[in-house]
Amino acid sequence: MRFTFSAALAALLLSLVATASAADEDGYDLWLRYRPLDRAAQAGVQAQARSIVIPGVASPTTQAALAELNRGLAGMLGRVPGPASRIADGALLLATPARLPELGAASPLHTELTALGNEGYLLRQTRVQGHNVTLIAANSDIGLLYGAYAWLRDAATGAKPEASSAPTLQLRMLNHWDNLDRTVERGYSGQSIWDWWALPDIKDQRYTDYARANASLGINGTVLNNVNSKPEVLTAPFIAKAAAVADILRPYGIKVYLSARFSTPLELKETSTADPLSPEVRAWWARKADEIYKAIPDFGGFLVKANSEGQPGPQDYHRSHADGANMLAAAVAPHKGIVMWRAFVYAPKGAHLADDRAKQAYDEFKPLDGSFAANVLVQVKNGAIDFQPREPFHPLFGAMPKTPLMMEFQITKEYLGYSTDMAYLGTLFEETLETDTKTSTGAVAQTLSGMAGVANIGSDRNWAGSHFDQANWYAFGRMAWNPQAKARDVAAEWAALTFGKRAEAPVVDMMMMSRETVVNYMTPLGLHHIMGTGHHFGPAPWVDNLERPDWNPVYYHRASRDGIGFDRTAKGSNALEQYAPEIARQYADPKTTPEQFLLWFHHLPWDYAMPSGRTLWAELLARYDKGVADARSLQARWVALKPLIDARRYAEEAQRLNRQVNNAVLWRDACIAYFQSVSGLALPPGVTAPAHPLDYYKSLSYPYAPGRG
Ligand code: BDP
Repeated sequence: MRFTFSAALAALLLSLVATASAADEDGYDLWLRYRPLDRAAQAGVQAQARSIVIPGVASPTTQAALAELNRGLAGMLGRVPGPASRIADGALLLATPARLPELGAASPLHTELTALGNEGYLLRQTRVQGHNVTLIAANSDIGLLYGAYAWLRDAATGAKPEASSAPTLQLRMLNHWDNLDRTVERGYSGQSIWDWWALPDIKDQRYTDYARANASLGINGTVLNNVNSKPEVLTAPFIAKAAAVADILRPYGIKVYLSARFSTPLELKETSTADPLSPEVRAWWARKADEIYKAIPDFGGFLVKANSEGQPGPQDYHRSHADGANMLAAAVAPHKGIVMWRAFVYAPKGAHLADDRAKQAYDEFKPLDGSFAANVLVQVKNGAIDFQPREPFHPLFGAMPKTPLMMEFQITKEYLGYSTDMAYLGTLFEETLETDTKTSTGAVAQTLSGMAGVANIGSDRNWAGSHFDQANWYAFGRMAWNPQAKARDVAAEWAALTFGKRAEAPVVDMMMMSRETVVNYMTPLGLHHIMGTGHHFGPAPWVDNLERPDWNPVYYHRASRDGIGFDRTAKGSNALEQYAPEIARQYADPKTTPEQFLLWFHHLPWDYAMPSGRTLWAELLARYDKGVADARSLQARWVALKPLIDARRYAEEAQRLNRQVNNAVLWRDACIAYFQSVSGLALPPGVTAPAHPLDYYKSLSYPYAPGRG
């Protein structure tokens, strides 16, 4: 008895000691945790911020910057310097040329500062008015806010505040696929953060914290509602709700946009048609724009999904995408608004089905190059199918030199295991952005003038569904600011901010291998779209009975007794022809096609000889095995990190990584069972047979999978 009691007491004490060493965190603070620094680091930061000086009249934006600096210093140093009105030694000085005449034309920093544009900033240890200061300089208050976040990042990670940074892209946008009833299409982190019912009177503190997190990354626009939009969102009550959100986001440099349903005036019964060339319709949209801008003077504009997956659009009236986009663009142009028109289209039901869904956006949009109004951007998904674990870059990049294109990435992991499986998307973003289109535009990143990310943000306490999914929001923001940023550097920054310096290196290693792990256990060697119907969770390569051929996994993998893969060469759909000749030539031959895209572009026999010396069949099996092995490795690496992570976040991730192993095994076993049933080939020695017969995998169903809005 006595022994049991003291053992229990000892266990309790031990666990108290463990928790005391790293206090439990729930993830709400994201990467803005501002935990106490060690003594040496504290002294260094303290020396840079003995006082905080922002000359001139305070604005809501400088107030936000000051509040964040105070919050950060209170957390990291345990004390707040408070604002000072006079520059002194050791001041942290935030200034624009308008606020501090010394930064004007005569300043040695003038040229550098001017080059940074409206949103850039520079951090410098320098002398001002005879005092040693740490200077955060910018041309606007927003630039100062961005600079303040950069300085705090440096302080938290021990970097020297010597930077000069400006965004390459003008529009750095989140797209929320959030519905008005707070469900989120493809959302795996709870409900929508936008509580439309409570707005505009009740404003959640989360909106401000959302603004802080986004501003810390440089995100400057957000589309509040789903691309599959409803007419009601453009009615007066919802405009008032959006205006309340816009008021909160404004000081943080974030503009609000709305997804507009093309047939809104018709569905609201305020016009007799939605034809974009009808004067009645044009006048309605112009009036609607006036009404919105009255409530939200800096409203960003509209995002539109038209003639895609059942959504209405200009083609319903035999008009083109350009006619539709330009009509809306004319309505918002007087207010300096923009239209982001999505290129995610494929033949509507009943229409003649294209021979290859991958070709359709290019076929429809390329001929329209040059016919869009100046304030229209065409928003193109990173790949030609749909946010797969891996896709080659979309052929429209580089193909529409007269049209500004925005890349649309999906931050939420619809096809990559939701918020359960770990997959750091920085590597996916980097891979796409740095690809050379081999056209006059160069790397994909250079053809862009904006970037959009489908948000993974929800009402979950940790915002993103899992701690590691916060990194995908972070990476998107940092890479929208600088599309040349390296995934590894971004991961390192995030890991240090989120889990602390000591955990940085091993956490980064996990992140860097995670997405390839998912590719291997789901869709190796260029396979794609073989997920479950509708919810897109789990393997379903056998599905062949859906209404449209191009909804069926068998359409994409084309496995049969003779081989596997989609022939997109001239012998097949010739989708390759949509790429620059140099790329088309390289990918026309399986020998020169990057292995990761092999079955995307080629249909090859099972005994095709792979560079590894294995047959294609054996290689496919090896990839599935590697996926499972690497999922296990992620799990083990996390266990090794236990002493460095607080108990709560450790346990939450550990559960997910365990489940990821199960998901990986499921994918591997189901795909091997299915592809073996098609190939008729034996498993080579050393390859374990799937745990169950194929019918077992076919019988699994997930009627309540999340994310279907
Ligand atoms: C697909 C999603 C669907 C979206 C669509 C889109 O499955 O929910 O509505 O993309 O991007 O990936 O419009």
